[in-house]
Amino acid sequence: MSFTETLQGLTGKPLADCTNQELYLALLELVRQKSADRVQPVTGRKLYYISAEFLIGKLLSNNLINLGLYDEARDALAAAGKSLSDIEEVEPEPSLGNGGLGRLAACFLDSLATLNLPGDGVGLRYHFGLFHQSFEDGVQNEKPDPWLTAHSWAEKTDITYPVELAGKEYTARLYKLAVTGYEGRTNTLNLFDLDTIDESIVHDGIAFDKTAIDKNLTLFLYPDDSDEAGRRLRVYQQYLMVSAGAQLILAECAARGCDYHDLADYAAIQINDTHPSMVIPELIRLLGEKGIEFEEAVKIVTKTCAYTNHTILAEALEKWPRAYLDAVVPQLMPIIEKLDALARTRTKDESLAIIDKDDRVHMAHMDIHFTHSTNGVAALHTEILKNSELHGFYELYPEKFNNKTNGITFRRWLLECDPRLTATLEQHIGSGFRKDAAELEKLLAFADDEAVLDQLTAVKKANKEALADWLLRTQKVSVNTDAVFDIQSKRLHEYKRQQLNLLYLIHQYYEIKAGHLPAAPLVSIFGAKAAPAYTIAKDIIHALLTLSKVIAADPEVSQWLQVVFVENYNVTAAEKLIPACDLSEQISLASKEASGTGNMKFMLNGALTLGTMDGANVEISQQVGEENIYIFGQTSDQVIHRYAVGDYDPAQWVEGDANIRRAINFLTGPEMLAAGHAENLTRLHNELIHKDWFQTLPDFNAYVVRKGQALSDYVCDPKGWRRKCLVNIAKAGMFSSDRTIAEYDRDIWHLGK
Ligand code: CR1
Repeated sequence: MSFTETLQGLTGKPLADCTNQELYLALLELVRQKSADRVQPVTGRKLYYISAEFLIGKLLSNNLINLGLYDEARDALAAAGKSLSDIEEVEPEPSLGNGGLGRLAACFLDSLATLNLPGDGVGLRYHFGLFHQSFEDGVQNEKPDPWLTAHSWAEKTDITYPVELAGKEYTARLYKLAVTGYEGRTNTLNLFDLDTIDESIVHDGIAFDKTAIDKNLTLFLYPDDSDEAGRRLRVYQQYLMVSAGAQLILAECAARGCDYHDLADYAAIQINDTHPSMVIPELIRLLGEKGIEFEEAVKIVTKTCAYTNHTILAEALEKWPRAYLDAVVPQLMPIIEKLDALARTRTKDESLAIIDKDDRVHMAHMDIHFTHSTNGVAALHTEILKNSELHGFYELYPEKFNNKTNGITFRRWLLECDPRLTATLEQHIGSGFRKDAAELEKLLAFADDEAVLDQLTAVKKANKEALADWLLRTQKVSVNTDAVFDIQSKRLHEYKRQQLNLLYLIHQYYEIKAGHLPAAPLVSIFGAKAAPAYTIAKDIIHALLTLSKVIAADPEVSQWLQVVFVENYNVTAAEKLIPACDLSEQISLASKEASGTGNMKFMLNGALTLGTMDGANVEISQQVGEENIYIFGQTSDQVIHRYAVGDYDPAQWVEGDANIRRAINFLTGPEMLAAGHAENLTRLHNELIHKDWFQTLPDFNAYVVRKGQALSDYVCDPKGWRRKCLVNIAKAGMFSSDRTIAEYDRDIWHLGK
């Protein structure tokens, strides 16, 4: 049967007569059937990757590519006058994640299936995801982001588990979403939900009654935790996820012949950051119900579980007040107390305890004591964990610590998002890189081949045109595609320093006004959501939106400079932005960005990095060589030292540097106040002058100089620029998540064995 006939069989009428919605549903069904064919029996150890986030993005194209159906589907539809990319627009994007941590989980699932490894995800089926972002009057607004339609990738099952929350029994229902691998097997993403959720309780944006647990539990990812009810709700969510997850794991292993004593031979559990940490006491509790004594259960769980740390920011290392756990999960507290007592027999160091003197339960501490592996997500990050943040633990358990530098799946972040570049690469180096990313290095042979460099220039230009079309259609802005496209897209956080970029843009505004024209016109594009309760982050968004208006209204400046803030940045938007980028902004305060994964995506798509020596930027720089990356700013050692001494005073930098002073004062100057809100602008101004916790000002001048150098290279030496881009693409192989997953399997999981 031809592809057209198969699809027609599903729609029941000629393709040309179908709506895009009908075609979407037919393709969804087809993918379902084909992925079911690739489910394989599990032998030996199987991985369960437990995570509060799975930022999977739209799935149609991804699945078609992985199943080898993409070209056929596109051509069959085109023959009927239909376009696959139009059909794709029908698909809602699930916003089941916040940023890199969630997208990493999705890339890992893709690589597991691609490498034919048995590995499933375990998470929650949030109805409205994180939130949908819009800008109104220069301010971020949040709304629900629904994605569950009558026909969705996540299929309801009859499997349910009882979960006790605050002494009341709830029923967790399992939904299964097929995860296809590229020419590989099909695995599963298991998502839990309650049948009683009531979407209608959400009002005024994303507000809802935080106490009605049966109705609200899985409405949103990361519900507002600025009050106690919100923080407790997060504990409720986490326990639903781990209790249902642990029951699923035990049931699956038992069905394969496990007698629970040998659980570690059947399951490997990866705890993705601290949100799923309660799986440790929960498994011990459940094993207890099966008749296994505490001491043995602790050994089994330690052998089965491993923990990944994704950040050194204190705010993200969860410490739950004991009172919350007493109220929400009283069945776990006796176990956590015993674990605390056991940990105290191993060390006298109070700072390594699970329950501290203020009666707070340190989730990461429980993870490190009672799993067999703790890993960081980039070389520098792991060194910082070992030498400073978790130094005491490293001394206690040196054998547990290891590094697994993050990666990205090239199926989505090259084949799917940049078909033009993919085709050009295939023309010169064949298609081996689709399965073996290291083959990208073959491209180095063409580093001085002018024809190839010209082709890369043409690809970038076409991608910039495509982005310009998309921006016009979806954001109602038009951009100059001859300008340098400079992009900073990631979560909005002060440590990532979107405010440093803001100060640069203000600096350029003044320079252009003074007749000091830049080497090239610049389109500076931002994409970022701010946590709803994170006031300064929202102020930074407001300042950028206001500056964008001020510049657009000034013809003298606007021919050289444009600021675009993309609404509702998500995976779909990232897939449009990344292939069109010239300069990738990775400007976090050194030591604070555990890894970054956007940095890898931009590099792979032939953008050059402007960045600090932080996270995986360090490894990118080692891969490409310092002449192919724009590095600036303080080193992590300098930053850590400055924090330790504790004498950083931004006011001194403001006083001592006229450019810094000028840029900061512009925030509350007449132009900005006329276009924006005094409250937000003043608060940000004060924050920078009096606090600047992430040391923006000491890096300001170095950033201005380095960015100026990049722009001038772009204009004065276009061939040299493109050669650097080529080297970046060629050296991106090590950042494939296939490499990362192979390392996790080799060192931690040993799957299928
Ligand atoms: C880190 O900030 C890293 C991802 C994935 C994030 C980022 O640098 O690339 O994890 N951590 O490892 C995070 O979101 C809550 O912590």
